[in-house]
Amino acid sequence: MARLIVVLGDQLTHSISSLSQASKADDVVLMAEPVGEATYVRHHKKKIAFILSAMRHFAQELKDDGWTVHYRATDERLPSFTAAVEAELQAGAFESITICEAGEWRVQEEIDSWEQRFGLPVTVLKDSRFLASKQDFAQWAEGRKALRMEYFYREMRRKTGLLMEGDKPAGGKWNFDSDNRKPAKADLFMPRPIEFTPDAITQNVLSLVDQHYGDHFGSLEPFWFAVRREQALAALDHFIETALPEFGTYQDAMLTGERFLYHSVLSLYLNVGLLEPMEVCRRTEEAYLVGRVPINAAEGFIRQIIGWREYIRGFYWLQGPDYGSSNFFGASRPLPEFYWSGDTNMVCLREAITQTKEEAYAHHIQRLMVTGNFAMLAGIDPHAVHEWYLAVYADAFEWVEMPNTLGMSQFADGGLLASKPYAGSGRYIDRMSDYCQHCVYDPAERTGEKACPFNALYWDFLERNREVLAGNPRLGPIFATWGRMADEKRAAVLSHAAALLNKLDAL
Ligand code: FAD
Ligand code: DLZ
Ligand code: SF4
Repeated sequence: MARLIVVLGDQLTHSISSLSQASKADDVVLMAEPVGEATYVRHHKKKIAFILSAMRHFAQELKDDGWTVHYRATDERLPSFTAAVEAELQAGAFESITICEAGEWRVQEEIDSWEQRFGLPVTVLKDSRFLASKQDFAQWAEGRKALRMEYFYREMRRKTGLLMEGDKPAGGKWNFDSDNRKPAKADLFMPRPIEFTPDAITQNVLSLVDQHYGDHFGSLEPFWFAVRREQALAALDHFIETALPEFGTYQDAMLTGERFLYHSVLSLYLNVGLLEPMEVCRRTEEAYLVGRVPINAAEGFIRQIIGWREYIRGFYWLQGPDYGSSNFFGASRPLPEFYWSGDTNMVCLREAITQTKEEAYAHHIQRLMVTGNFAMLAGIDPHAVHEWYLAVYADAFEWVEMPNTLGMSQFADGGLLASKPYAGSGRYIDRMSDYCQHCVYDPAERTGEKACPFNALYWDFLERNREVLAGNPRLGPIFATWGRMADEKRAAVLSHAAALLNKLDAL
């Protein structure tokens, strides 16, 4: 009897463990487009189109390679993965179910119910696409007072041998961030990610998404993402050639109208499995070894992948399913309406949100220091913030989105992931971007109609949460600066912040 091999929408890798252990001749692969996966948060239209198109291309590749694939599409209106498996078991006889572990607690819990529900053995295999398994990470974390990415990253460098010269880091340092993080200038030769023309499969998916999910957030077109592995590899080569050399230098920069700067726009391909992390890092290392990219770029980029990406994944599984309800500051304001419309006078937020609507993409520093920073300063309910990030970005899967949002950007876990809140005033945004030059607000002012809202909200956030933050050694100097301000000045800042919080939607 055949085994049912279930492949999920973020498992589009030909060497995925579930397929590696299956038999082309005997087993049946099930892929499904349950309505619930597109609506449990109302995902961006472009994100749904990307995942469905990549899934359909992958299914076609499997069929061309001789696999039997049963593909249960959106038209069947199946509510969940469980309903898709049930329909399959009703249509045919199977001896067991095999699946690679899911990327999130919600889906893994669903899978864990199948054995009892269907009365069949269910084999859940490890996801070997990650360098550190859940167990490896838990072992690394055990007994440590604080989990800090930098130490985990060094272990990953040693484990993979990436940018290693014997047991020493290439270039003599583990981390070249001190050479990075410069503001960028408009440049005629600014790279752009490679764009792909939608083929017939993608065109079909675009109509389907418009028909079924037309009222979701975001623009469906233009659609230019890679949807096949071959295209994702071309996107990787294009990035290495055109943008990687400046990646480190301008990693934290923001520029009006420049949506991608020197970023790779590869996270979505990595996260669904069209690219594997090690192949991306090996190609980066090769470019460094032949002298095409400097060490600060190669090291900085590799650190994002074998450091941050792996660390965040390990952290997600270590924390458990309750991590999602973290709310250290007890924040409860609703998300301002302009997070969905982009309709705000604050240029930094307008730029980040407008491009999010149009591209289902914003780069890291926009997510962290613009949309995330503002939400934390304004005391927005972190769960609403998490659902927004999960819905709006094409690369958003809970294992990576949730720790980045709740831990790194909202400090909602009270410092399990970050050693201090990533809070910044208008002055930080002014230093790292040209947004403020086009804004009705002034980043140098704290109070008054023209004052940048980030400024008063920044001090108000610290004052509001003094009890839980004042003991943080990294915030000591900031509280000291606030303490040195004249009483009337502090009162004026707090009263301005209260007025702003009363009219967030109108800013
Ligand atoms: P690049 O700047 O080119 O970086 C290279 C690669 O490094 C990325 O493709 C990504 O795979 C990896 N990477 C970089 N930073 C991180 C990080 N902090 N965590 C994990 N991987 C990282 N990333 C996601 O993949 N999915 C998400 O849902 C997601 N949500 C985020 C939410 C918030 C609030 C914040 C602050 C960050 C989030 N990130 C998320 C991390 C990061 O912003 C994106 O990985 C990055 O912007 C993707 O664009 P890129 O491919 O151009 O990245
Ligand atoms: C996010 C998403 C969407 C929109 N649609 C599907 C789908 O139709 N089929 C599928 O298998 N996966 C989809 N996904 C990804 C899942 O929601 C989920 O995030 C991953 O399978 C990880 O557990
Ligand atoms: Fe953003 Fe303030 Fe600068 Fe305007 S002035 S762009 S609101 S940081």
